[in-house]
Amino acid sequence: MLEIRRMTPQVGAIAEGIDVRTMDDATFATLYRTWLECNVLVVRGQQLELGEFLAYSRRFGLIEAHPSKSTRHPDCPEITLLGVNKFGADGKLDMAIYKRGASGWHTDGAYDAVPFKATQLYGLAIPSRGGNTLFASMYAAYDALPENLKQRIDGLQGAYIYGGRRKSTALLNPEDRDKKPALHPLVRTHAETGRKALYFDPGKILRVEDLEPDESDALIGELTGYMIQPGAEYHHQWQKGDIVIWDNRCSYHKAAGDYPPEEDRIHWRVSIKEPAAAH
Ligand SMILES: O=C(O)CCC(=O)C(=O)O
Ligand SMILES: [Fe+2]
Repeated sequence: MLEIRRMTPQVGAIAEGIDVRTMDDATFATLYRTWLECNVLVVRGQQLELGEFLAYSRRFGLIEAHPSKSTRHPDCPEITLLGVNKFGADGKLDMAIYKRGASGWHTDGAYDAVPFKATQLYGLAIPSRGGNTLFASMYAAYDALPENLKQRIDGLQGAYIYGGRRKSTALLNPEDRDKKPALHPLVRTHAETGRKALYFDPGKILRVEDLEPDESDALIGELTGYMIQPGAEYHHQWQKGDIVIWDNRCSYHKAAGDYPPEEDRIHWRVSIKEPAAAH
């Protein structure tokens, strides 16, 4: 029987007592509604093959292969492998793989004209300590902005690229490193909940459009300070067999990146989009 526990008042819910391979549409509808309310949904205790993970993920939207070609699953390009090939041929820890997602709070896919609706991970190997994924609410970030700042950013757009201002593109093939920036409003209304969120990613933003460079840098610094609000975070401690999906339209996340490097931490990952018409 499906049991759902909310983990914090604003972010995170854990569902147990179901098998995602066999659940009916009514159970999925409950999961989907919970996910929209809580931004992050964990389904615990699953045992999935590649195709089963894809089939469950497709219930949330369109799956798109991630631009990091070097980390795609060899048998299935739509699935990204996290934590695989962590040590190079010389035995050195590859920090781009070990620290993937850990360099700062972010939202996935802001560099695309149609950014990711969701990202979903399935935990295959979990270290004995550390390695959490941290989540925070973009709704709470927007709500916390002073009225004058809300007004100042209303109508402004951020320009985003994969490596941001630091140009950190180690996981991309050379031919994929020079794409045009994608533009997104700093205040985004969620297509399904209708709530306003501070859509922002300091690691991928190049500039705020229509501002002088120093004004843009100052605004980026100011908005960064509002991203994480007290009481609007959830830290997920992984168990093997967890499926975790987060809503990139209304949450920030980061990997803690602090687990013992000699231990395995391996996930399958999919990027999920909504059809362009939904924007
Ligand atoms: O490995 C994690 O905990 C999350 C990494 C991340 O940022 C992502 O998969 O988008
Ligand atoms: Fe991420």
